Amino acid sequence: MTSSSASPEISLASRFGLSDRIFAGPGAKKLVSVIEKGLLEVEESMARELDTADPLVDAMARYLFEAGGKRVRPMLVLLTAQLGGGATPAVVDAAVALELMHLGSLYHDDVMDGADRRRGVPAAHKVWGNSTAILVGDLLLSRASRVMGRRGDDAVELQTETFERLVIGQLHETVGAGEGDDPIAFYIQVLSDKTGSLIAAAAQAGAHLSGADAAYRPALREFGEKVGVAFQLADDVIDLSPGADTGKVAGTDLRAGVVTMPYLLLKASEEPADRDLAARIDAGVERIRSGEDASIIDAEIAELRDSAATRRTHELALRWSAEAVEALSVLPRGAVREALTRFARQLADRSS
Ligand code: GRG
Repeated sequence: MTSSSASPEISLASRFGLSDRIFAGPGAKKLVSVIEKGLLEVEESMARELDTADPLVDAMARYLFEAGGKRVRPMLVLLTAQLGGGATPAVVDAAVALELMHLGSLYHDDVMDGADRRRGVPAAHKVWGNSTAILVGDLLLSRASRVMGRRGDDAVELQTETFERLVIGQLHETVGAGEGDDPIAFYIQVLSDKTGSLIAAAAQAGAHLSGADAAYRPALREFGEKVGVAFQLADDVIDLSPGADTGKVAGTDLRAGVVTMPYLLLKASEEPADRDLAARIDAGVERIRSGEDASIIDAEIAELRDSAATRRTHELALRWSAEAVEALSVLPRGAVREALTRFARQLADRSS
């Protein structure tokens, strides 16, 4: 998916799968063409940034970039830049830098989770091994820093603060909640750190670097943090459904012992049936860990998918998204605010 292979008549935004639902309000036609142009610049610039080492290293760094992805973060940078002077070179650099940081984190994340696939292709560590995937992730982070470094202290500060929160979120997820922690509050904080922080950085960067009214920045930060949490809660619901087109097995996270909100709500429930289901899942995950086939908890995954805990997780995703939309009240009414509103609702209410 490099720019060189991009056909101009194919809408980039719709290729990334979000445009129809986001750019549908009044004034959307003009906005979508501006975002399209910006996305094309971001793709071209990313392709250039991924073409500066030797051919083998470049190919490994381009692997997941070319495999796909929704470009949620660049789209958000470009959208909020419309509150100021639009897609200036600084705005495009921020979109590139934040997407490169996201890309680098995906290489690392897949190693840590032992994931088989990413963006519809084998995960990078399945192709080149763990050490290489980690090093390629590091390289992408250094490229991200190089690009953001051109844009001054504020931009660098936003990037480093975000990087730190990604790492802390991932560390907390790895270590797990402690004795005195409320597991649900702890989990929400992890989601906010490892996903909300980067989405919040994207929302702020576009406005800040395009010279938009400074009063928008805290609102956009809150918007991004909350959208990030909603996005991950929606993912927890999606994890329990088999992928219609992808052949993805339902409950991948749960089978691997990764904590998700439906499971946490089940554990917190006082209902005997919920306690029984949680105990069966725990016992099944233990048996999978000691080598039994992951399909031994198929029935429990289906039960959890149809449970009140999963319905409640979906409601929570919608609530976080609604709160994100409320944070936008300081923004002027118009096509940008409308698109951000649709963006928040779409990410919380998607089925894949
Ligand atoms: C090295 C930057 C860095 C971080 C190290 C690995 C790590 C610490 C943090 C993990 C952060 C992470 C991968 C969080 C999950 C974020 C997330 C929601 C990923 C999926 O995002 P999408 O759906 O993916 O936007 P696409 O493929 O569409 O871009």
